Amino acid sequence: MAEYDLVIRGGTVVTGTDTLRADLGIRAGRIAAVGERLEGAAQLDAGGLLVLPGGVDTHCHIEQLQEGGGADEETWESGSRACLAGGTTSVVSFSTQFKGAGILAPLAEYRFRAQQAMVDYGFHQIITDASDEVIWQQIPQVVEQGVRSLKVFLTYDPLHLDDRGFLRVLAAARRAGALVTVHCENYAAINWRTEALLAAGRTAPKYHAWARPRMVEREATHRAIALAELVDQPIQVFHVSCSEVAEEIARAQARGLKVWGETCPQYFTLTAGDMDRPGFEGAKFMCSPAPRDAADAEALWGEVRRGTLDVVSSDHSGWSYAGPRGKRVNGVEAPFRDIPNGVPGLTARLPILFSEGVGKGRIDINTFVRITATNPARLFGLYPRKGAIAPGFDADLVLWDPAKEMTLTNGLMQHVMDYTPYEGMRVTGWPVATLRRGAVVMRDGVVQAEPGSGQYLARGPYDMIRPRGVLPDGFDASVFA
Ligand code: DUC
Ligand code: ZN
Ligand code: ZN
Repeated sequence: MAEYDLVIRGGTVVTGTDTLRADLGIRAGRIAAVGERLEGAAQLDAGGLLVLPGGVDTHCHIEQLQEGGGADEETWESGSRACLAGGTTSVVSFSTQFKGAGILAPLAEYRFRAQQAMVDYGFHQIITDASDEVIWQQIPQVVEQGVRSLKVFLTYDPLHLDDRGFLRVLAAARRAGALVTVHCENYAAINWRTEALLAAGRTAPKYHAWARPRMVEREATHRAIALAELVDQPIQVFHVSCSEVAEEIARAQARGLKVWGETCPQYFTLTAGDMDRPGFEGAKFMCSPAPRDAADAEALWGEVRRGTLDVVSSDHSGWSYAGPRGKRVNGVEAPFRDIPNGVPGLTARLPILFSEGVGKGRIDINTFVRITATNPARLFGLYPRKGAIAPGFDADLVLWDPAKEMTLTNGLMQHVMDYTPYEGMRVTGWPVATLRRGAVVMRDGVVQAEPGSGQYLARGPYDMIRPRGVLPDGFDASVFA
């Protein structure tokens, strides 16, 4: 009997630290060997290709429940197809909370819906209402179910938490041993500017960016870090759009705080100018924080090289353009305030980062692997199962053609959305096959997985997110409030 079920032969294996010519031996869905001249029951020729760890996307909204019933248009089945087409094999999506309600029933519903997934998946728990019941009873229960990260919005109606609510979530996370991820923008400042812009008749999509300039993001990031330090609770700042915000994070990191920063492909590629396209087209590029300008995008690459921003996720948002819940839900004259925020990006994430990052010499290939797979897996407790190529890891792999030139189109994205903000963008480098736990689930753009074949990733305790044990006056307020 052959020693391995499958051998991937002749490729260039890339990890977060190394690049080497090697065969991979896969047994029972896991990597069993990295070596030379391995023999298996089946072979896959990777000559001329890179062999990368499957992408890990730790910020994507898939089939998220909507207040008043129903869910995002992107379903677990369509979202998984998009992931696999783009080389992503694991995601952490969201279970949300509606104000006045608890978090246990929505999580049960998400877990039920996600049984259609074809990628492996976990959840962050969004907290929008820091009631006693949720804080003291329910958060420990969702963490017990393997949801080891909580998500807080410091802006958005009706999602946002005020500082007291945020502190209570930080404290609850500290008690339960969970990470907190934070959407950092100043709620009152955005509302004040929005009110003024609308009063001045400035309602078009481009004013979305005017309503939320960089200082509202910087202020909220600074505040989130200070409150996290007060509680001694590790946080990740989501979707950093510019270097002023990254500088807040860098200062915290330099002081030894457990603060991590994430950004997304849209902040490297889109600008506020895209929201000024003719008619209502600009709505296709609206996300929050708002895309800034080309110099900001270039500066973000520097923050990635320095390691201030060490995870790049999609923040894939399940709003179409013309669909029933899409950007045009309130009509094409809708003021920017009433247009759903977010852009799709599950499939485009790796090709854009490879092409713009590695292809244009801004980052090396190992950094590409770290920001798209290894670092998110480590930070969110999926390591040492996901995010690397080494014996014992799941055989989640992408065979990547570094020379393949493609023009991005919505059809290539394979999501359910009716548009991509990257339509017409030229990229070099493309996934030609995706393997999930040793099985080929995408080949030449054809996804061949079964709905329901994804596995739930229950996340247990891990060291990286343990509080530092440094508290003002040595007093742990989280025990009491
Ligand atoms: N911003 C978010 O915070 N979430 C989803 C979409 C967006 O633009
Ligand atoms: Zn957000
Ligand atoms: Zn988001």
